[in-house]
Amino acid sequence: MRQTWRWFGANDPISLENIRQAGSQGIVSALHGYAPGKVWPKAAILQHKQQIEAAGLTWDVCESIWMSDEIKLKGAAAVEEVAAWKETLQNLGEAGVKTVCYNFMPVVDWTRTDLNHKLDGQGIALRFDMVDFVAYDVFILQRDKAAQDYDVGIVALAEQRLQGKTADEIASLEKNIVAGLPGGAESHGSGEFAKRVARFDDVSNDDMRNNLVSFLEAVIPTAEQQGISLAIHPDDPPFPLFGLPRIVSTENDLDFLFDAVSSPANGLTFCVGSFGSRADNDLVNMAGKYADRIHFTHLRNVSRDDDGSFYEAEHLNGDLDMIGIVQALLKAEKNEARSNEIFMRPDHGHLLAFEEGSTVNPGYSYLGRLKGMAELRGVVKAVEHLAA
Ligand code: DNO
Repeated sequence: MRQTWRWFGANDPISLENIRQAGSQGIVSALHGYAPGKVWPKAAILQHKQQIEAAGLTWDVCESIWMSDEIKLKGAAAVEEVAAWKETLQNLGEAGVKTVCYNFMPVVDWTRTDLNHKLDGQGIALRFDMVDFVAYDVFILQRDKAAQDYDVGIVALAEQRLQGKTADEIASLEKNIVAGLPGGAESHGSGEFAKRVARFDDVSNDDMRNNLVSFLEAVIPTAEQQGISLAIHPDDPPFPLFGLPRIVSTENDLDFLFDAVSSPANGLTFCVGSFGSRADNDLVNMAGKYADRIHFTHLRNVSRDDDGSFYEAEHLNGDLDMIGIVQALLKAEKNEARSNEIFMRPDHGHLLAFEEGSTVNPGYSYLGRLKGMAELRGVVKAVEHLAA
């Protein structure tokens, strides 16, 4: 398992030198300056790569090549956008970046309601609070039929909760949900958001699955020719938001995906925090079952509540059996159907000590990830030692 770390490029307050000191071997990165649908020129890719290599690291994974909703909707501009996506893929392959993450979540990329969840003595974590989310969807966004998507009990709680919120709290809830978090494809203003959601009104999960298959059929030949492993990132969180289709949340979704497109280039980003936000996903089992499909893993723990809320816990201390997961991934790496290493990165980290109040990207602190990486590295070493 190769240890990597996400770097947002020249604007990331955490430098490549910092990352190297954290003991990382490789980098997960993207050209963040290009909007979805724009081709990343090969020269720009090579320059990014050289910058990474000059710091003594390697660019192991591209996370992500984004796409706008056109491809997910198979809309009017989809053909053009897929062509641009393929060209970027080809340019990455020619530059030697052979693992490429992407996602197929409509309208919203990863979503949290609270970026400032205080933990008892452990710093600040990201949290998804179901009651706040329902409050936003039903009473602030006032999406048509939103109330029908939830239990009456939680809608009543949400209404009550909202009454106790100040205008500033409501504004920050809205911003957290619709403005987008770092590494997401797009940022929305509140006015246009409802319209974007409404574009998916008539799109079912089956339609979206078909659109994903069409997309893969178009791009897989380029991936195969370049020796690239595509690695789809699961829905985060792994359940419907705003009534939108969600098609990469469960084992059933993955079984469909790998049956429909059997090429080994059709692979997975095993984001354990995302899948693990549902209690019915058995992560240890999934790591074994998809051993030949997992090219990249995000290691992060969660602490769940019964209503669907969760917060990002310490890497070794949440509801997920992180040691069992790492053990299963190390075994998966030896699967005879594969020859490549799995790239892992410590996903997210708490905001700790003197980094509080600094400009680090939410979830992407230095100290919190350093702590997570160190703990995970210890697990990897211990598991390997015991297996030797
Ligand atoms: C969040 C990340 C996501 C991820 C994209 C992949 O921290 O896991 O932003 O990069 O969803 O396309």
